Amino acid sequence: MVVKLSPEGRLKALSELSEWSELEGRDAIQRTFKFVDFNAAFGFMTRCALKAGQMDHHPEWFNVYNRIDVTLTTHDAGGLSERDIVLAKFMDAAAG
Ligand code: H2B
Repeated sequence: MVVKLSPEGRLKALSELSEWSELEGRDAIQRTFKFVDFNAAFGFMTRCALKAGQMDHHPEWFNVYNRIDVTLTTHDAGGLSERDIVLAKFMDAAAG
């Protein structure tokens, strides 16, 4: 079972994710990624999709051309869990 982050764990995790913001009205985090073009954006999405598949943990995302709006939350836990933090850090690294 996946559990929500504790208040302390959540604070620490968010302090390490400076590009991400908390979503209003939901226990979730959000970041917008921008790339030079659609190819670069889709390459990023492909790498993240492979990671998401391995983790069995999937982002909510929306893509238009070179922009990707990502929301991370853990549906099974009803809020942010360690899995979201791992995926957010992977995405940050994959974006370069
Ligand atoms: N992704 C996210 N973001 N949250 C979940 O709770 C979740 C998931 N649960 N991917 C997984 C799939 C679950 O539905 C399957 C059955 O393992």
